[in-house]
This record gives sequence, structure tokens and C-alpha cells, in this order.
Amino acid sequence: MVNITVNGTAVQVPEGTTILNAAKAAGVDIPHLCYLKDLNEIGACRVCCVEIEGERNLVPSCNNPVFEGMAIRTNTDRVRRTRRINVELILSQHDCHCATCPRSGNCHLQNVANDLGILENPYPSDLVTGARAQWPRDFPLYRDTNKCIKCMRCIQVCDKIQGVHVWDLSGTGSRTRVDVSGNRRIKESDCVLCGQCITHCPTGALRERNDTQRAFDAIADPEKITVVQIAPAVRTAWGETLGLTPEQATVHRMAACLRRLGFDYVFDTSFSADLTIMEEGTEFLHRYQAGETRDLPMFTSCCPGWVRYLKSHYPQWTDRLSTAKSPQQMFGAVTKNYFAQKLGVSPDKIYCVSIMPCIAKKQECDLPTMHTEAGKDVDLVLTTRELVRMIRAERLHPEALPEEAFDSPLGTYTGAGVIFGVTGGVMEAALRSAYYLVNGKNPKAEAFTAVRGHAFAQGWTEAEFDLGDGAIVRTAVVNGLGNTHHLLEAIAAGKVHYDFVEVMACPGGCAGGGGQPQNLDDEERAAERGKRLYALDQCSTLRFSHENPEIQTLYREALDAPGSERAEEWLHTDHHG
Ligand code: HC1
Ligand code: SF4
Repeated sequence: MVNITVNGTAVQVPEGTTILNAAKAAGVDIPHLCYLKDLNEIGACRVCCVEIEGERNLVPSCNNPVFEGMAIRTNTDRVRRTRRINVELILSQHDCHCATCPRSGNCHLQNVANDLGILENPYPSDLVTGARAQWPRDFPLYRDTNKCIKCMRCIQVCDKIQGVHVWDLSGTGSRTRVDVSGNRRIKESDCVLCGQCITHCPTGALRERNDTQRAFDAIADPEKITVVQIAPAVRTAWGETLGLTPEQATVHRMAACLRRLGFDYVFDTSFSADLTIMEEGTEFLHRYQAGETRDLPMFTSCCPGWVRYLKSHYPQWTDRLSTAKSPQQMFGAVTKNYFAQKLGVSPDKIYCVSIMPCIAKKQECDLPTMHTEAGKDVDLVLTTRELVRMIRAERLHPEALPEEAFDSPLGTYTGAGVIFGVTGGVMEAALRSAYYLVNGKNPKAEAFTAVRGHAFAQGWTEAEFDLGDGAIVRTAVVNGLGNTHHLLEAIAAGKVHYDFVEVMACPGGCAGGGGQPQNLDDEERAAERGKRLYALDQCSTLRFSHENPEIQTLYREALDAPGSERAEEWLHTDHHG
């Protein structure tokens, strides 16, 4: 342990602790902008500078460790003046139109500037002209150069966690800025649209394309029947920036909000996650029993960020992807074909909207492979953050609304469908039903918990299971694309052998998705959100996808059996295109 003082108060902290964290242990909160634990400790913003007795210069507290006897001052006149000047200089190169910024009220820079009482800036504004016009309006990820404070969090998360290297610094001196690496345009880059740069951005420099007006337009159109689906992971996070407790922010209260917003039918993507299990589980058993997975595994296909990554980095393995469409797309296909028929309306009357924790889903729904004869499966994807903005726009108070049930017949789901939203969940749900398909009886619902990401966002989890009948299935589960790269290289080098591999692009799976709320406490929330999904599964009365009564009815009335001709037509794709 190391003995130090912070503003005169003695405190003991472990060796290696940074000044920032040591001060926190002493109850002193040092303002900071660029710092991100374990990821961005480069002292770029200089807002966290402090004075150390005996040192001539101020030092950034985020990347300097304490030493024995260190006397730290966080509130001297010199510290205050320097901190203020540094923030004013950042503001001079920042578009301060807070009223039209999506982060207003939830912005690190706004908070720090307000807390320091900066009401006017002595430095002239120095913004890049024409920057907005250069960014493609149709791309699902939007970047505003003039809101960027060059903290480099996006570069670090894209490099260190995802290994995709989309962002880099360009220019020199005061013209230095963050841009797409290699002098490319964003559409030419390898961006997989995981959105991790957005959730780690401290300001409004990065955001999703704003599609909320398109949703309001569809709701207002009397010719359209609006059908909305809610992804599994959204229920774990939508209340965070609305100030709701987890007990208030239930999925059934979200259903009530969506009805108040004007959607005609409200359903749960967990229903079609159960459908995905029926199709993907059956496909896996066919591939496994045919010996097709002996050399290379079958990969899950429900994460479009991962699918984009595989197709750009390992295109030779595209056919290893399950042909099952993602639950989002299956839901749309069933809505336009089966539900429209139930309503007795033409599919083109139906406008299918998804609420997703994801940016890549905005692009998935536009892929040419994601439609049937009834048209596009899904018409519009909104992120969790966009849903929150719509709730705010309509001045809804979710805590005052009753919990409401989903509509039928696409609204019943099992715990297996719910855990899709956490890393390992797709694999666990698939194994539960694959066991049933092999043995004709259910395993224990907890039989496959070994696939749960013990090493959350670190490396990958592997497990072998005896599905009965001598079928030993070798599985791997991975989240985060940096980890995925290492796993794929190990498979390519023949160092590891698996039959079935689940990949989710975002750390922690969709619970940590790029469309989820951004919180100001710098804490990673994916693990906590994932635990909530497991708890929902545990208290579900139905825990096996094949026991979902509405899925059984769907097969009886329309699809016949998993892998049938019609199931192939509606629910599968070859991922080419
Ligand atoms: Fe996901 Fe999925 S779990 S991909 O993460 O398979 O987005 O939540 O909706 O489609 O079900 C996302 C979440 C989501 C799909 C399902
Ligand atoms: Fe989207 Fe989920 Fe994949 Fe992230 S892990 S890219 S949120 S589908």
C-alpha cells in the first residue's frame, strides 16, 4: 500500500493506483473527459490535471500512478485556472449548439463546462467548415467533426476491443482531427457498425442516423398498420437514461409506451428468437450429423456486425454461417406473410419497425437478401436511444403507465428467446432444443450454462456437451471482434476445433450493443444487463423454444416443419449479397 494525501487528507491506496482513482478513494472527484478505465489512459484532454507538491508542472491524474508520500492538490488556484483554460480551448473547437445535440443533458463536455461555470468563452470559435455536408446522410452511423473533442476514445475502442481500426488521427497541429483511417471515406472502410465508438464517445460527435421522424410519419399514415418488435436486450437498458429503476423499466411497461406512441401492434423479438432456434438448431443437427462441421464449425448468423466482419475479413467462410435469418428479420418475414394474412390485409399495408440495441440492424434490414415475396422483412430499425427520444418527445411518463401484455399471435416467448440478448445465450438456447431434437425429451434448463461467458469480453468460452446418442458437440462462444479475430485465427491454424460457434460483435453481446443508452459514469453495463436477462429466463414458465405454443401454432398453420420449403423461403438466406 502507498500512503498519500489528497487536499491534505491522508489516504492509503494500492501501489499502481492512478492519482485519479486514489483521489476517488479519498472522496475527491477530479473532472475528466477522455479517460476510460483500462482503455484510454493517455491524458489527451488535460482536464484532470492536478498539482503535486514538489513538482514544477501540473500532471494529468488519469495516467500517473501515486508514489509514497505524494501530496496531491486538486483544487489550487493554478489547477482551477489551467483546467478552465483547457476546457475553454476545447470548447473553442466544439460546435456548442447544445439544443440540437442528441447528447444534451447527457454529455460529459456539457457537464464539465457547466460545473466549471464557463458561461462565455474568451477564445475565438475555430470550427471546420463544410464538415457536416461531407458525411453520407444514408449511412447508419453519423459523425460530426465539430462535436469531436479528440479524446480518442473511439480510436481506442475500435483498435483495442474490436480490432477493426476504422478511426485514426489525421492532420497536424491545431488541424489535428479524428477521421476515418487510411484517408478513406466511411463507406469504403471496414466499419461493421457495431456502434462501440458511439457508446464510448463522451459528446455528440458520434451517433446513429436519426430515424425517429420516419417512425412518427408511419404512425401518422392512416394507410399503414404499424407493427413493432422489441429486441431482448432493450428491456435491460431502456430505463437507464429515463431515470427509471429496473423494477419500473419492465418490457411490459415499454409495450405500454409503444402503444401510447401510436403503434398498432406490439410484439417481442424473443418470439422470433425462439423461431430462430427451431430453424438454426435443426440446421446445426443436419450439418453436424452429415459430418459437415468436422473441419470447420457452423457460425451463428444473428449478429449483423459479426456477419459484416466475417464477410469482409474471412469471405471464404461465408458459407459456414447458419443460413437462418436473424430473429429481427424472421419476425418481419412472419409479420408480412403470416400476420398480414391473419389480419386479412395486403402485406404492403404493414409497416414493420424494430427497437434494437444495435446500429448494424439498421443496415441489416436494408440488405437485398432480407425480403420475401411480401416485400422487405423489416421497414425501419430504431435504437434503444431513439426509442427513449420518442418517449421524451411525447412527454410520456413510463413510471405512471400500467404494464401491458404483448399482442398475439407473435407475442409469446420463452426464456430461451430472452437470453439471446447476452453473450452465450444463442448457443445455450440452441443446445436446449437440439438436445430435445436428438433425445425426444427435455434436458434440465441449466444443462448448458457452461457456455455463459465466464471470461466476459476476454478470449472465448469453450465447452463440450454430450447431446445423447454419442453426439459430442464442441462449442465456442465469443464476444467482441478483437477476441473473434483471435478465435478465427486459432481455427484457421487448426489449433482448436469446434462444431458450433456463437459470435456477437459487441462486448457482452447485444446487452452491450452500440444502440444502448450512454451513461455518464463510464461504467461498462453489459455484464449487469446480461445478468438481468438470465434472471428473466430463470423465472420464465417456458424455457425451451420448442415449447413456445405460438411457435407450434405457426408451424402447424403455415410453416409445416423447420427447414421446410416455406421455412426456407421466409426464414433463410445465403448471406451473399
Ligand atoms: Fe440482438 Fe437478436 S439478440 S441480435 O443481439 O439474435 O440487436 O437484443 O434482437 O435479431 O432476438 C440485437 C438483441 C436481437 C436478433 C434476437
Ligand atoms: Fe448489434 Fe448485438 Fe451484434 Fe452488437 S452484438 S452488432 S448490438 S447484433
